[in-house]
Amino acid sequence: MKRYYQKEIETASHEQIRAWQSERLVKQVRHVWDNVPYYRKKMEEKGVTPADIRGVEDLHKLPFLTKADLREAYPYGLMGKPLKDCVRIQSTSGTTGKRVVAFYTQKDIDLWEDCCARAIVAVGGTEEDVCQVCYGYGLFTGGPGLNGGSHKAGCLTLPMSSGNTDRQLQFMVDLETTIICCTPSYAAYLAESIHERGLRDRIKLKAGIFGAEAWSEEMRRDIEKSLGIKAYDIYGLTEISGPGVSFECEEQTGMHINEDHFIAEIIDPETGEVLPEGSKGELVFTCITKEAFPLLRYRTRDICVLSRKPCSCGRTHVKMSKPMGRSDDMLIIKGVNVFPSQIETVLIEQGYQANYQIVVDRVGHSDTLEVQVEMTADKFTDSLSKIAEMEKNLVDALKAMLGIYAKVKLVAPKTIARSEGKAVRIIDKRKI
Ligand code: DLL
Repeated sequence: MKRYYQKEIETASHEQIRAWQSERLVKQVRHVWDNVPYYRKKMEEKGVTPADIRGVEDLHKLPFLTKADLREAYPYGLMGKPLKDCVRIQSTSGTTGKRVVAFYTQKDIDLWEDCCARAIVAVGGTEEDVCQVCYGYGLFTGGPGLNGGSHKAGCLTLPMSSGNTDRQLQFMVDLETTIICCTPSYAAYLAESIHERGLRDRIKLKAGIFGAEAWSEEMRRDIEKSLGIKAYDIYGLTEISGPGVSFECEEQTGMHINEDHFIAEIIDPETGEVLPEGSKGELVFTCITKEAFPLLRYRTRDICVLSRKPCSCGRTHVKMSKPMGRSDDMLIIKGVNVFPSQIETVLIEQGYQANYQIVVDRVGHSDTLEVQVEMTADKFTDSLSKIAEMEKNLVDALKAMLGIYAKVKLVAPKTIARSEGKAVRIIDKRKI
């Protein structure tokens, strides 16, 4: 079995990786200084110039970037290349303020797809495989990234996109899919549907590549058992390219970060101080090969731990644990990033006040979202049909904003508990 997509890189010595990182970092800082006035200003404010960055050991001198910077610089302010050199954008859902728009040159796409190909080969993908990609295609990075990776790995690629379970299962059976890529919650749903339809003996799956949202070891075991496959984790974020920033190997004990493209640090989310290896903290990435959207020291808000313990797969790149939570209020529901402020915007636009509670739960392996909203005195009614109509309007408006279904429950004025401190807006009952 072919074990690596780019063996020399994936198994390079630590010294070699550090040498690549230092050389690329120095070049990247110069590129950003010359081409991204927004970041140059941040460097100037911190009193840092490209001459101060001579290698990875100087990384900590650079200023951080956050989602707030992305918002401020939206849409073009963090680009490192003129638009004429860019060939693609990808984006996350959300209002303008929260939406992330990332730009790619052809070279950026190529390197990103290499990262995804590494992930596919790591789970055993070869020219003999049929790889069914059921992440969303379009602006979301999941579909396009794994599609490109699957081509590079030489698999026969089924660009299914998400949804339409009947069609997914028909292709899976007829074309004898061996590798499936989707969110873990959709994988669990597919597994259930396969059993319900008595298709378990007709599927040829051997591996799944599941990411874009948090999932537990129990969920991994359930999916593996139910489908008779190995289930691997994959991580990434739009700002840094998309899926494939890191991926799991056969050891299944954390995800190797593609360190020849991304330098990872763990910081204390409160103080910004860089923490020693093995500490739990916020993951920060510096892109050292990206041209069009070259973010330096980008704070992901994902909380995790890095480990350099040697891995039995032979890969030498540092491993990150599964993200253990976030240091902001972003929720990931059915693989979609949701900020409570988006929900609040909809409520206010629809004439409600910001008295609401968001209840997230997991039924089986599928997320549910309920928004409880107080009726205002002028909207208050005891007509059930009127309430149902108002709820339906809110469901539609939330769907338009978030892209997912949220159950809405209207409650009488002044029934949601008021808090004296921070309002408790989110009740997340999921146990990850
Ligand atoms: O979710 C990219 C992706 C697509 C990754 C397909 C894996 C597979 P965004 O929509 O920008 O990008 O969301 C990024 O999702 O900061 C994490 O909080 C979360 N996330 C991504 N992968 C995982 C994972 C894509 N494996 C945000 N486990 C990140 C837990 C994950 N959380």
